[in-house]
Order: sequence, then structure tokens, then C-alpha cells
Amino acid sequence: MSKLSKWMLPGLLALFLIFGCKPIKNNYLWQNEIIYFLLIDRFHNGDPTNDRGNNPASHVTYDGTNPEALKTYQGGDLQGVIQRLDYLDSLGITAIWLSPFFDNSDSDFVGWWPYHGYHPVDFYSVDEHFGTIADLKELVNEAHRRGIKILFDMVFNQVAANHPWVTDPGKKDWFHRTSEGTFFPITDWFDQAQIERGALHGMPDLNTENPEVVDYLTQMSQFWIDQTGCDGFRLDAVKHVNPSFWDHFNRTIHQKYGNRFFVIGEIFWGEPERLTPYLDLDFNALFDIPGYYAIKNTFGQGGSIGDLSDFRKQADHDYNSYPMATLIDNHDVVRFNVGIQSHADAKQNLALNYLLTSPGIPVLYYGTEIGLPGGPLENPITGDPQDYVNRLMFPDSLNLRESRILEETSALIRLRKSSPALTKSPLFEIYKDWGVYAFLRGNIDEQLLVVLNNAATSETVSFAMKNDRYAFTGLGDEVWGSGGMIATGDSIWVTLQPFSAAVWSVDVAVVTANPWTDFTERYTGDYQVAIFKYAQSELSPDDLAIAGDFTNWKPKHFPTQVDGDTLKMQVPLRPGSYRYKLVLNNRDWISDPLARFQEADPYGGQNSVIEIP
Ligand SMILES: [Ca+2]
Ligand SMILES: [Ca+2]
Ligand SMILES: [Ca+2]
Repeated sequence: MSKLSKWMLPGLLALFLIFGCKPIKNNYLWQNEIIYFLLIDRFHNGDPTNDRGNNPASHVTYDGTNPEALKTYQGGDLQGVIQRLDYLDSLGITAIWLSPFFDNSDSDFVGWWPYHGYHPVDFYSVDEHFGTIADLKELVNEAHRRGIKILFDMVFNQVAANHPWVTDPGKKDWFHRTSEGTFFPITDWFDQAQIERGALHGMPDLNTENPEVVDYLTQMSQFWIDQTGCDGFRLDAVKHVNPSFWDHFNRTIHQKYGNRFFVIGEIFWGEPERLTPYLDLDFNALFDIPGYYAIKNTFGQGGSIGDLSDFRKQADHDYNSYPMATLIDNHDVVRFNVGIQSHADAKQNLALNYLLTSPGIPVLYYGTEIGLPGGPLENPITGDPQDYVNRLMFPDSLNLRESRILEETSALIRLRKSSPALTKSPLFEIYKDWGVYAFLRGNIDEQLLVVLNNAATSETVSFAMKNDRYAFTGLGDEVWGSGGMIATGDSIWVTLQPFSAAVWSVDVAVVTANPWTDFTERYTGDYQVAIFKYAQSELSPDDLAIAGDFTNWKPKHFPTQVDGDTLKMQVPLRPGSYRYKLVLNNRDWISDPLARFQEADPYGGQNSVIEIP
């Protein structure tokens, strides 16, 4: 590594002025946190006497061969979380989001038990499988003693099918019902009124326009804050509740407990623009679900760094500097490592490198830090839903692989916590191509150059020492990873091992407010060209595009030749298995008639599948 002389001292100041000029929305009080999300039932069994709760049928031990058992309680409880607090403290996380602890139904719902906590029957008590209010208070106190904050998961959209209110004549108006008094399903996922009032997964839908219901839920929430001293709420199913409810609820809570009381909303849409209606409702942060898809597609499903950057650009516009909680997986999706045929652990580690070196409030799903396995959301043979396979019990002891992944994840968390630049500053792009991403994070004290290599091959790239956007004035030590950096003439050369990241301390003068750089058309060594054929004489090459995991599901054009009545499109792809559709005339999304494999898409149609060996 060669060091440069600091020939432009104003660099730090310029960077600060550019990075610092952006207005910060809401409050950033939680930007230093790293949140760990755990399902109480699946983390640790601290008290075997409560495993069967009020109904012995609620618990079937999972032994590795009976996945259906994962539809029942597995024994985890609040005492278990308390016993594992030292583990979480050493992992380095600073806050825990607990799955809902409310007393759940004592019976199953069409074969599924409410171990996850989202089917409450009593909002004022703790489920008997999880423990007592005393356990909950002890957990908050013990966490606080270690400097760890606690978020409760609040369920306001629905209750269990056998909640006593459902049959209470006095509570008839507490639910959204048809004129016949029945609940109705959500059938049109583009009809917002239906999304807010329909029965999600068949559960009775609370009438959150009714002032009695609003008061009940608000007072109940205050009860739990007053009882336990918890630090915030994760608010479930936000898009299924009327925005005016959230506006009122969040402002009421913040008025009484201050803006530091953290309320984070879950709006499960994949498109950044669908989050914008929720930006002015006084949440402290929202989950970056669209960002989850971009991360998964780029680091796990063959997407280019260009796709990730395109997402960032769109989100930067749509989120308008709103604080976002970032993630690589959670309990509602497959674990990151599912469906990745090769280098799954290395790819997950790189995704975590990106998560912990980029802006946002990182949220880790329990087990991700040890590479806990999962499976498809639908059983590939029966087609039945099986989200529970991504919710295995956290193991009591770790094998060598799990220990290694844990050490890598802990080290990354230490890196983020040791560098305020990684938590507080925006991202400024220096270089991007199909597989390599270089960006700056910086503040007045510290400037860092982060470089990621998303290829299965060792890669060397070069970029200008100085151009019309920035000027490097000094290259310092490598503070993370084991890359190589050399400055020659007017260029900086960086070499990175496969699926790896490195961070260098640098001095840079940034001379533009535009954080986006031009895309460099450079393939990494692991790209191959796949040919997609489409026989349709009236289409011109411009009329054919492709969208898939590997384009973050944005239609993309590639070089296309006409051969008789067949169009031949050349698409660069890296080894892996990918889902895609052809897009005709910028309008019609169809499965590929020539694909060897097809599989169901989430909308009742079919995705084509291509395997690149
Ligand atoms: Ca237990
Ligand atoms: Ca119960
Ligand atoms: Ca609702």
C-alpha cells in the first residue's frame, strides 16, 4: 500500500459540507443502534415447565425429521432470552426486538399454533408459554443493565379468531365486517381500502377507525411502557391499518414518552414509492423492505451492483432521508442463505458487510449471525406454505461452521460500532461495475472508503484519484478486510478476493452534492453469456426485455439479434439458479416458452427458471 501526501487539506471540510448539507428528517436518535430480532418461542428454552402452556397439544418437539412440529410451540420463553443476554451483549447488538408476548389463543388455527405471537386473545397478559409480567420486567431490567434496549412487537391489526371480543355483542363495531356481520378476505392487493379492512390470513380485523378501539390500543400500549420501561415498539402490519390511526398513535406516544421512544413501522411492500404515504405519520423509522429485496437479489440472486445502485437512487428520492431499518432477512421471508447453490455462507457474509457499512439501522434476524438454515416458503413437493422452516430453534451449542460465521458477524458489528462514519453519514459512490462497488462514508473526523467484490473471482479495478466529483488527498490504513490498494499516477487500484469487502481510512475532497457515479461496463471474471430465444416475427429487438432476480425484477434490455423469426438476447449471468420473465413491448410479462423449468410466482402465474452451471 502506498500513502499519498495530503496535498489538499480542505478535503475534510468539503466532505463535511457536502455530506452535512442534507436535511435530516424526523430524528436520528436511533442511528447508532443494531437491532436483533428474535422469536421468543424459537430462541432459548429457559423454563421447561411452561412448554405445553394451557393445552398439551400446543407443543410437539421438533427432532429434525418432523417439520410439521414447527407449527407448534418449541419451548422458548422470556427466561430463555434473559439467560442469553450475555451472548447477545457479546455479539454486540444494542437493541432487541421481541416477537409479541401477548397471551395467544390456546387452540390452533387450521392446524397452526400461534407460537409467533400474532394471534392475541388478551392484550393485557403474557402468554403462559413465554412466562409472566414479572419475567418481562426482569428481561427489560437485565437488558438495560447491559446497555441493551428492548422493543415490543405490537399487534393492532388483528386478534385471534377466538378472541372473546369476536362474539361479544357489545364489541360488534370493534371489527371490520360486511353488512351481514361477517369478516371478508383481502382479494385485491391493489385496493387499499380492502387491504386495511379485510381479514389478513383470515384473522378478525380490528376497526381501527373506531375511537373506542383507538383508545383501547393506545392505553394498552401505555400500560406496557409504564409497567416495564421498554424503549420502543415495532408496529406490525402497518399497511393493513388506516394511516390516521398511526398518526394519532405515534404522536400520542411521543407526546407522553418523548421522541426517543422508538416506533418503527412494518410496511411490507417491495417498491419504495409505496412507502411514501407513511413518511409523515411520526414513525421514528420504517423497515426498508424494498432494500431487503435489492440486497437479496444483488448479493444472493445474481443481480449486478448496478441494480443495487439503481435501487439506492430510487429509494434516496422516495424515502427523502427518512430513517430506515435495513435487513437481509426476517421471519416473513426465506432466510438469506436459502436457494443459493454455491458459496451461500460467503454471499451472506458479503451481504452483511454491505448492511453494516451502509446507511440505516441494521436489523439482524436471530440465527442469521450463525448461518441458521431455512427453506422455501412453499413446500416444493406439496406446494403447502411452510414459513416455519425459516424459524428453527436457535441451537444450544454451535458447530465449527456456525462458530466461524458468528465470529465474522461479531467482528462486522464491532467495525460498525467503532466507526461513527458508518452510522451517521450518507453514502457517496466512487466506482461501480457489474460486481464491484466502491463508496465513501464520511464525517468531519473520519472518512472511509468501502469496497465490495460480489464476484466468485478475485477482482482488480481502478478508478481516478481525482475527477469532477471528488479528489483523494490521502490513502490511509486498511481498517477492515484484506484487500490490496495501490496508487499509481492518477489512478487508485484495488484488488479484492472473491465475495469479500475491505475498508480503508482515506482523505477525500468531495466537490459535488450528487452521490451517484457513472456505471462502468466491466464484467467480473465469473460472468458468462446466456442466450435467450424468443420466436415472434413481429417483435423488433427493442421490444424484448427480461426481468428477474438478476435485474432486481426491473425490465432490462440486452444486446439482441434477429435470426429469421427468432430474437436472440445475450444476457450476462453468473453461476446460479435464477427466476425470470420475458417482457414484451414494455408491457406484457410472460414466462419463457422455451425455459426448461417453470415455477409458480406469487401472483398465480409462472416464473421461468434458468440454471447457469
Ligand atoms: Ca419453556
Ligand atoms: Ca395462551
Ligand atoms: Ca386492518
